[in-house]
Amino acid sequence: NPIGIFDSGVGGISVLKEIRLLMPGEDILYYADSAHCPYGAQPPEYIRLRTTAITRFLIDAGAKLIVAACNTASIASLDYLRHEFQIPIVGMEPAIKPAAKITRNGKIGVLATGVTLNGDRFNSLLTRFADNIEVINVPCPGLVEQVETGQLDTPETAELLSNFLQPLITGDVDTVVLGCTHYPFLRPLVEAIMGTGVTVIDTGCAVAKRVYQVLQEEDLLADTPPGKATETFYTSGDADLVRQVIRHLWQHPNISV
Ligand code: DGN
Repeated sequence: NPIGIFDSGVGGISVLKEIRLLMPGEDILYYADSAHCPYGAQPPEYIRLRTTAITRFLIDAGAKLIVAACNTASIASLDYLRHEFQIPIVGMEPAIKPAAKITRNGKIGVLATGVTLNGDRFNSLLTRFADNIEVINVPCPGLVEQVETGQLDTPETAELLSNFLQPLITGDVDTVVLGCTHYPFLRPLVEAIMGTGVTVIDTGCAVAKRVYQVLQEEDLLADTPPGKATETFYTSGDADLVRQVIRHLWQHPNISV
């Protein structure tokens, strides 16, 4: 059976890439909720409704494990989904714990959506792992939309990002956490603006490892020969547009949506 991955849009492709790298033998279903993107400004109840419907869809399509490849959706609905559904559900969380270990000057910056930064789960991460650390949180309205439309290195995206990163530069952070799955696609731009000596991290790779571990524990690992495993994409949005953007984000020959 396949792994089911979802995001408010195409951001979760940054997680799908890591899962595919680590698990070449797994079939993957990916759901981009592009018609309802961004989740960042929505009330948590709305996000719970959407993620419940999507999780049900993916399970009906055969998913053996679900990855909520969206920090916003994870903050708003992970506990709820785990309560509603029996199969394993893996979620995202901003990389506060690794950032607190990496930082040398005790100053980190977090880029994420407003829902993520205001969530209880996020606050609990700060209390548990970043007690002695200075943390500058920056909600980034508009940035998800730039990735959704495939604008990874346009002047508009660079300008928007420069403005969001300004407080981190002023605050002298040496570690930047990309707390939204859309943002790893902007990593080159973030690194260029922040300059050398600043480490930029996200949790895509850690989440892929967690998925592998859970599948192994539950004896659910598939062994499709590498190269034979499939990816199937679904979207609530415009399929042509989503296909085009996914091709741009994930250089892969045959993508059908
Ligand atoms: N990709 C989502 C995340 O990781 O938070 C956010 C996208 C959104 O809908 N704002």
